[in-house]
Amino acid sequence: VEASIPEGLHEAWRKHSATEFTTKDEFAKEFVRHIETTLARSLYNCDELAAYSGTALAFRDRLIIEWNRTQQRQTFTDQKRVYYLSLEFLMGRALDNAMLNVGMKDVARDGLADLGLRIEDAITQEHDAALGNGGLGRLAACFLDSMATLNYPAWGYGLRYRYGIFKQEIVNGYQMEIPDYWLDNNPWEFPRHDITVDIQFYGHVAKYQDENGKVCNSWEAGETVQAVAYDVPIPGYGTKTTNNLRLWSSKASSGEFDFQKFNAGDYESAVADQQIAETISAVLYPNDNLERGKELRLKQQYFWCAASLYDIVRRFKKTRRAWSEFPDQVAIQLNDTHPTLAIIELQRILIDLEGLEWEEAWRIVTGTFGYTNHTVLPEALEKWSVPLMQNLLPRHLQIIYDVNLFFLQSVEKRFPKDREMLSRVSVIEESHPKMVRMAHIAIIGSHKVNGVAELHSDLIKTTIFKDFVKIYGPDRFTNVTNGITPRRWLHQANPSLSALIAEKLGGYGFLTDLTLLDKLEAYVDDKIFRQEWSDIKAKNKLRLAKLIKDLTGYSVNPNSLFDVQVKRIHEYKRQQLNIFGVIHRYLSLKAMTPEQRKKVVPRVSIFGGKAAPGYWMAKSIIYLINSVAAVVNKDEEIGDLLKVIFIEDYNVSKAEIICPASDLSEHISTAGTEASGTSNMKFVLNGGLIIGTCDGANIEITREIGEQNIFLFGNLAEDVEDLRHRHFYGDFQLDPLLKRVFDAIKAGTFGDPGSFASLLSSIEEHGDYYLVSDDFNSYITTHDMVDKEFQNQEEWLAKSITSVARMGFFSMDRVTNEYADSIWNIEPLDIED
Ligand code: TH1
Repeated sequence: VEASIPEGLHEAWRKHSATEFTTKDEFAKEFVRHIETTLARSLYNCDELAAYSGTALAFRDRLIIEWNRTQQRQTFTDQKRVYYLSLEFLMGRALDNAMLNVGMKDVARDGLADLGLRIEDAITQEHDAALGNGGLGRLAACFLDSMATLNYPAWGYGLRYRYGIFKQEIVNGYQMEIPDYWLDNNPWEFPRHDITVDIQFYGHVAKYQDENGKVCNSWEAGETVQAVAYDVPIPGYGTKTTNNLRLWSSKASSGEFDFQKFNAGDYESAVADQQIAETISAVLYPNDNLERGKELRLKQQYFWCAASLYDIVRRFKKTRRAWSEFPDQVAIQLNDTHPTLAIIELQRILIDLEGLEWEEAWRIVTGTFGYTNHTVLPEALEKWSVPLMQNLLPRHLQIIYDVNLFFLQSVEKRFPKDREMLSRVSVIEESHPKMVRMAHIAIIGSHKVNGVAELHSDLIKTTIFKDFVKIYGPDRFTNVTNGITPRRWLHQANPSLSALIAEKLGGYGFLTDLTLLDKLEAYVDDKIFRQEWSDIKAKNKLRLAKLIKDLTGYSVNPNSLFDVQVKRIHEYKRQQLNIFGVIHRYLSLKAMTPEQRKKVVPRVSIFGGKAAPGYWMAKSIIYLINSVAAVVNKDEEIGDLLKVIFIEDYNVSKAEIICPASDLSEHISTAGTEASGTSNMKFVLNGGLIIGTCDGANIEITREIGEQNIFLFGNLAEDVEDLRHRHFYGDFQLDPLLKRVFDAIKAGTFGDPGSFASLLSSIEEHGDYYLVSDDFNSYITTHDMVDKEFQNQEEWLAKSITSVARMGFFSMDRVTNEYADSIWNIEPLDIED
């Protein structure tokens, strides 16, 4: 308000406002202007990277015009906003998405072509924005796309890591990690050097009396670090809404660096202080589904929560409303427990800085927050040691203790004789050292807690959060099954299929109402349509075969069954089950006569995924896959019948090529371990069938597409505990088929068996926690069925089409609307006049 242009000059201002290109010539003019002026290059010096930058800058201008309008409209309308707090945003590339969402890709293609440039070459120059590990980070990115597409007034808040998830290189079969420095020439972020927040750490709490004699607490900082805002525009598909993703970067607080030290000649330590401050937002922790309690991680969490809340509160205060209206204006969603400190920080702001009473402040806090749980794995549940918290955030620890005290008092009243229950639900675990249980704070401080698929939401209610259901009743807990954005995962990744569907359905309406896909079922028996459908799959397989050739040097036969498992490498996701199955297949092929081999369906087993750098078991699984590939792929007797491929550095851009090219994909986690999974949805939406366990969203996919269209196998979640228990008491026998596989590994078929000893012994000797042996026979039998059904291409095609037609439920738009209605209580706001 302070810096606004006087009312009377608005017309003059508007006359000069930036305008948007609409034709290929207007685009080309903008493109050349950016090449020549912004990039200081010329037609003699325009390589593919410059072509990318010029195109990106032209589209960035468009986005910013719409971003400005959106922010103005949202501010003036002054209705409730939602803030999505996530430590991870796995965005991938932005240019193609921006062109498609704005609806100007063809204009850009033609404009570039007139200048002798190919749009595809420009698009592929872009470096992925990889600020995430896997599903959780990608879900946050899909949320942003849907929230903008549905016109919700929504902001994302995250950290601007200098290094995203590491790049993976495979050297002699082993994973090597290369730092992912991604910020050079990134046209999509706008530094806001005027939007900064000083963030405190360490220090102590001082008590003082205010003018009314009330005893108050003040946190005196030991250290201060500055948060600087960087804004990334998020365009909706086919709408004028362009929302904001605000990422915080850390830097030294007082000016450049400590001039006293500098003047005293202590240059090194002056610079070192600055570097310590910048360390906070330096690097994304590369663990998926694992928490390791490192101080720097806690610093990241507080830094980001405090900066975001400061920003949100500042925006609210401009409206001059009463504090009691805060939950009517602000919804904050916590993406897992990583932002739980935001709950404590808001309570601190309200009582220590704004002078509210505890109860009123706490009502505001719980009315504001919602918490999404994404995992039941015990090693992923966040706990912070009390001494660590005491040192870094002394005032927050006090508030945590108070929250816990009032909570336990209320529980005690309702369940007077249950001391066990009190210690189970306490925020503090009475261990040595004591630990703060972040999930408990997240539940107590939110009005809704949700899981991400039905089975998972049931599991959290009956296992890890059972006591809280007793305390709060079932209504605090709900399910919102995950989804994916059809814009990126169908239209952008698979333009031919999207075009074919649009032709049959009379337009691209299905991209914003995915349930319209059900109209495709009418074409299941249409011969021409079926042919086009299978031609597209074949073309997408060729595109992947080319990528495989470029990356690995291996040529694969595109007529083979492409069997894909791409996701983070984790024992619970069971890539080991897959590669043991591949070895079983290899041994069976070797034992066949040439006559028998003629009847075999040729296969390519494709793997991809990163292992956390400190996760040895996951790394040895990668090594086993590559060792098997090295033997099988050069076995001339086997030839095309079996190939094993490990695609290095699996990321969003590679997923866009891989998902449309699968015949079969694997989602084979031990039942009850994968909260949802989202790549299962991407593969089915692109016409691939899946083999999977009764876990996560596989169950709901089955319900939607029909059980005749999916290959399910393995033990059920309800039987897992009992099986583990039996193994623990020595009731374990290695499956005979798996024993044959293990014997081959031990005989050195795939190199030094010592490299795989701990992988095998975790199954044979240490209880087979993930039930690989228990599920092996069922897995193999089901793959035999896959082979049989693949030979009947007509049936396979019918399954593929029917499945896609029934995938409407898994649109991220459905997910976003469910959160908006049942958790956030917000309405869309159309930006168009
Ligand atoms: C994943 C879940 O494993 C996956 O099943 C789910 O589909 C996805 O979240 C989205 O809901 C998780 N990723 C992480 C990452 C960290 C900690 C916990 C989880 S759960 C760092």
